[in-house]
Amino acid sequence: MLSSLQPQTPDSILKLIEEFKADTRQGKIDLGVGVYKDSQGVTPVMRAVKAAERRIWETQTTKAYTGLAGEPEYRNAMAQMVLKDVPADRLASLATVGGTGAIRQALELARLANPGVTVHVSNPTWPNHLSIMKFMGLPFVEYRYFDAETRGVDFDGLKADIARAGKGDIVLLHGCCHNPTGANLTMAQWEEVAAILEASGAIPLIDLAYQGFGDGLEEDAAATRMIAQRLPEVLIAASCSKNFGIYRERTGILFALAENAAARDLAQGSMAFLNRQNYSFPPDHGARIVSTILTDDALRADWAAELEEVRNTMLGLRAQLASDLRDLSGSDRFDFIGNHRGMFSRLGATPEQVQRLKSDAAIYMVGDSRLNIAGLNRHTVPVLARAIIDAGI
Ligand code: PLP
Ligand code: TYF
Repeated sequence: MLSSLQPQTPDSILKLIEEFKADTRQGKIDLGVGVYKDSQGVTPVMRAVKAAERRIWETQTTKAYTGLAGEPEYRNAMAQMVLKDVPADRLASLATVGGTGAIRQALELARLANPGVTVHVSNPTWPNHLSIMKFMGLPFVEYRYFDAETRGVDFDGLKADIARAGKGDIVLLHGCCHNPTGANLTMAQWEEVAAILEASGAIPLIDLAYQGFGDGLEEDAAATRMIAQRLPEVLIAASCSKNFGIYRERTGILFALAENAAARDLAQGSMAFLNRQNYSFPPDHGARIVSTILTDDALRADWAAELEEVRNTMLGLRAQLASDLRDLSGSDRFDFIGNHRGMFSRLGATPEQVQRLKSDAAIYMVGDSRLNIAGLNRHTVPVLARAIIDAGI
C-alpha cells in the first residue's frame, strides 16, 4: 500500500529552512519563514506567557478533556479581543489546532453548508490556503491583489474580481498584514469591500493571523470588526501563534457570525462536529495560556506592552531599510517597504534576483521575493540594502 504513494511537493517556505541550515557561510541571513526573531535572532517566549504557564502549572488540577469546541473562557476572551462588541447570540466559536486549523474548519463548514461553494482568494496568498483547497478539492478562483508596479494593492482589480463572487461563495481576505505581500487595504477600501459583499451575498472568511503586528491590536482588528458589524454572515479564522509567540502550541479559533440565534446554534453544532471528525478535542495548553493572559489585567498589560515592542521593532527595521535603499538607489522606489505592514514585504524581484541574493550574499527569502522583516537587525539591514542593489533589484 505505502509504496503506491506519490511524492508530495514540499512547502517552499519550510524547504527554505532546511536550505538555510545547510549553508555554512558566515553571516548568512534568514528572511524566510514567518517567525518573529529579536535582534539576537531568537524567537523568545513572551514574559506573560511564561507567567501564565507558571500559574497554570501551579493551579491546574486536571488534564481531563475540555469541551469539543474548547473552553468557553478562551472563546469568550478571544471574541472580546478580536471582535469587541458583537451580539453573543449570533456568534459561534471553535477552538482549533492553530490558525491553519481554523481555516481548514472554516472551509469544511462552508462546504457542509453549501456543497457548490467556490472560494475567492487573493493573488498572491499564503501558499497553505491554496494547498488546503486543492487537497479538499474545493473550487477556487483568484482575485487581483498586488500591483507589481507600485507594490501596493491593485484595488480596482480587486473590486472588479470580488464582485464576481456569487451568493454563498466565500471570499477569503487577510484581516491585516497581508501574507506574502505586506500591502494592505485602507479602512475606506475595506468599507467598499464590505459594500460589494453586502450587495452580492458572498461571505467573507477573514484570516487574522497577525493582529498586533501591523498598526496595533485595535487597529489591526478594525476591518474585521467593521465587516462583522455590517454583514449578516462572517467567518473569521484567528491565530495566536504570532501575537502570543506560541507557534508550537497550535492555538487558533474559528468564529462564525450567523444571521440569527437559530443559525448560530446550527453553526455551533456543526463546528463541534467538525472538530470531532478531524481530531476530537482541540489542544488546550495554548488556549489556556491565552485566556489566562487576556483575563488578568496585569498579565494582559505586560503582554500588550511586549507585543508593542515587537511591532515597533519591525517598524523601525522597515524605516531603516527603506531609508538605506533610498540613499543607495538615489530614488524613492523602495519606499513601499516603509508603507507595508506586518512581518512581510514582497520586493517584487525576479526569481533570478532572489537566487542571486542567496548565492552571492547568503540572504534567504521566499522565491516570490517575500522577506521576513523580523529576520533583520540594525546591523544586517545595510547588508541587505547593499545586496538588493547589487542584485539589480
Ligand atoms: N494565515 C496566515 C496568512 C499565516 O501566515 C499563518 C501563519 O503562520 C496562519 C494563517 C496560521 O498560522 P498557525 O496555524 O501557525 O496559527
Ligand atoms: O508564511 C509563513 O512563513 C508563516 C509560517 O506551512 C508558515 O505563516 C509557513 C508555512 C507553513 C506553515 C506556517
